[in-house]
Amino acid sequence: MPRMSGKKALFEVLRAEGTRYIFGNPGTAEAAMIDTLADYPEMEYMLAVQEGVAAGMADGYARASGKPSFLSLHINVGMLNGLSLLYDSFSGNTPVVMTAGNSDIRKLVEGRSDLTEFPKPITKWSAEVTHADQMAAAVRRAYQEARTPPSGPTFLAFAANAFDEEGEADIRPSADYFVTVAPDPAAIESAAAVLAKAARPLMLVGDRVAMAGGVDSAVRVAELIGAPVYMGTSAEVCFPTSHPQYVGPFSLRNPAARKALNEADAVLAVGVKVFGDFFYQGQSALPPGAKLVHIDSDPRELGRTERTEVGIYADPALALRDLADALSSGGMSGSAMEAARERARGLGEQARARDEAFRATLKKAGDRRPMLPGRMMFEIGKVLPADSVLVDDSISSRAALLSGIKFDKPGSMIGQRGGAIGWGMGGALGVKLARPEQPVVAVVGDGSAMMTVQGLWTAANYGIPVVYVICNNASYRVLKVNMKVYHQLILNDPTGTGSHIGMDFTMPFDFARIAQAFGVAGQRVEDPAGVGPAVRKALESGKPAVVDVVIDGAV
Ligand SMILES: Cc1ncc(C[n+]2csc(CCOP(=O)(O)OP(=O)(O)O)c2C)c(N)n1
Ligand SMILES: [Mg+2]
Repeated sequence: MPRMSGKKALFEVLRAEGTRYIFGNPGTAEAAMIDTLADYPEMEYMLAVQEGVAAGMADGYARASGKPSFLSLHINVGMLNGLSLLYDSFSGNTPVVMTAGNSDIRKLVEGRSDLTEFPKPITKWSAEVTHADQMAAAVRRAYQEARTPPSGPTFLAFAANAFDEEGEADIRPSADYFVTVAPDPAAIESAAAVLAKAARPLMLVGDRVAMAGGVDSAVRVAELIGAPVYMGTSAEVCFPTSHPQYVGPFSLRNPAARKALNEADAVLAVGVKVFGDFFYQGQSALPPGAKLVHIDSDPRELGRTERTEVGIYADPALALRDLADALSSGGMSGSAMEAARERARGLGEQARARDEAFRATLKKAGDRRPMLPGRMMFEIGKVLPADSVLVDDSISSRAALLSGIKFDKPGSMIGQRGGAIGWGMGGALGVKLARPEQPVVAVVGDGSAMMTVQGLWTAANYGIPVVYVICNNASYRVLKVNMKVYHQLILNDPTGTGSHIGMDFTMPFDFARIAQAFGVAGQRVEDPAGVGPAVRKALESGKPAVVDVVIDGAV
């Protein structure tokens, strides 16, 4: 086996893995790495001037490319800055290989951090390379673990001596194993039997359906059983949102969604958490009369809190395909099929009524300023090129976004998930680097944008033409919404709105000027009719740009 320095072995394996970008912010502990990188011109270091930007880029790149990304942060201090956004990767199953340099292993008594402890709860595998001989195998395993379902981030620390010593290095990429799990045919039969008998089925689809490429099969199943379809996290296009059976994002707090759940006699949940909410709302949300069929590629999600009639650990795309086949080839009686078609017709009418109500609300508001979030989204939708990717970090405007813009193509919308704000500024850059041929428009809350506004520097420095459209409501509006929920749901105070301390930007941000200071073109829009032209102008510039849209922040 060849012998080489650890730092060389690292880059040889990265090359074998096909690594194109290193998203990072360096320090002295990474000096050996940075020095060696100069010998590998096929890899580009993308400097972010705050670790949250680098972590967001790594997440967006992995999600848009479907491959693990490489994130290089600095020892304890830099890595800790990035962990907040790595949490989003962990929650969303994004394969990110995070690394940090560490001091020499011989400095044990002098004091050195055990870096592996910091990211342990939010990574699949966290380890330190302390000898050059470990390097190649450890990097390969970090990639392997990151991409194997349930996919997710991994972490490697590199002791300084492991970079400069020589060791044995087996240079080859991690194997692309066949890791899609086919469903047990008996389980599919049981699931089909439950769904075929349901008079009021409900379907809940999550990101893992989109990640598995299962959207077409999800549509087939939904149409066969005539169920309303809700999206779980709504951070991927898990179902075409202009489909007549698509209802909207699911939330236990949404009275209409809760009512639909309470009335259901069967729930088909696929690739999604069942159910989740910040507020405690009892041990279980499934109504006593409903049977739950849950299909997931993450076995930890099955039967987590709910009584599950049929739990299937399988690739969502394969399982939905088999389920559709079972239902259509004799699994459903003629009368059940007719009843399903009737339900689907009713759902189509409801969808048309919802669309009309949305447009009526916009019409009623007219051109008033500040404009409604829905108006902003509707105007963006009108100028969005057909092949674009919309990066959604709009926080409390997400419902307006999903009402104002239809997403039918898988991959045409990639949204924030996991809870850490600040994802979109870097996330959109990663998406654009992964899909350079597609226009990328990022819709970002003003609060989230300020967490990682330094991303504008990276956009300008490397000329990454992302168009950022800021939802400028001069507040952390979602916190006010949730304060109201807290009063109503937890304190049983139906009219209470609660305190808004620390939730308003009494000095609103001027993103057009902030952008200009970073070398990015900025426009400010207050007139609703100006949104479309401003976004179009930004797209046509072929350069990074910011469109700061002043919207209504009323709760
Ligand atoms: C890193 C981090 N810090 C704080 C929070 C708490 N938090 C959740 S949403 C939010 C406000 C988001 O504001 P903005 O982006 O303006 O969206 P809006 O609510 O106005 O739609 C905050 C502060 C968080 N989720 N993550
Ligand atoms: Mg805001």
